[in-house]
Amino acid sequence: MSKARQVLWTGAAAAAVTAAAAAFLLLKEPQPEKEMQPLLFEAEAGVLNGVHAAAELSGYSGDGYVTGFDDDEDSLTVFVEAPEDGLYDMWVGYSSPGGDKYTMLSLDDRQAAEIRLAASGTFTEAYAGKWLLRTGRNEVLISRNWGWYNMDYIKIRKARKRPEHRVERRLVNPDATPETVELLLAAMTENGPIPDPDLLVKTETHWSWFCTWNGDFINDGIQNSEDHIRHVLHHEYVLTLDEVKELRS
Ligand SMILES: [Ca+2]
Ligand SMILES: [Ca+2]
Repeated sequence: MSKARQVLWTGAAAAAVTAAAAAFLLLKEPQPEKEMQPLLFEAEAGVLNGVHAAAELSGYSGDGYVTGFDDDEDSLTVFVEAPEDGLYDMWVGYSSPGGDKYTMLSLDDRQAAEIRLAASGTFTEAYAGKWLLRTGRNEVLISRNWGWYNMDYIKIRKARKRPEHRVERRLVNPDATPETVELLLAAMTENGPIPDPDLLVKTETHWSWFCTWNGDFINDGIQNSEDHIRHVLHHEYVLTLDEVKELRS
């Protein structure tokens, strides 16, 4: 356990999960970093809906770019081939001569993000954050949002493993009890849906504890289904109180 990171889960919904009112998520040490060169996927090779390929402007990548994002339903699907499952950094190549714009990226109805495209008369890149991609084809949908920009490509690179967390051995609260000081756990406060430990592992979310509200938050079967609660509490990275008896005292 000494090499494991710890994420503490405490259930305020103790009435529903009495036997497991508190749990630790233990995340394994990351594997050695494996660098990957960026991969580029051209917008003009995607599926165009209400938009069209063009090559009038110079400085683009590949055979051109996609323009004509001027109607509400306009969109572009770029096929992004990932060499393996995992977390990737993503960028969009674009130009936006008319000022700052926003575009919307989404992936298989699982992830979505609004991306700011800073004003640029020449082709440039905007960072689009980290995305969980699956091996093989991933269909990234670019929806108009503000529109009036030119899309050149999508670029991905396997995300670097996050470095070890360095927890400052001094708590923010100067009145913390000696027991709290000894624990040195980073914490979140309140939540509805319980985080999926599978996603915590994939996204390398190493530290947090989270506290689920009672009532409908835990009992309506929607925000936290029974299957999900079982999944969390039986997950190999989750320790329930019966497994960490020393914390009861
Ligand atoms: Ca259009
Ligand atoms: Ca291009």
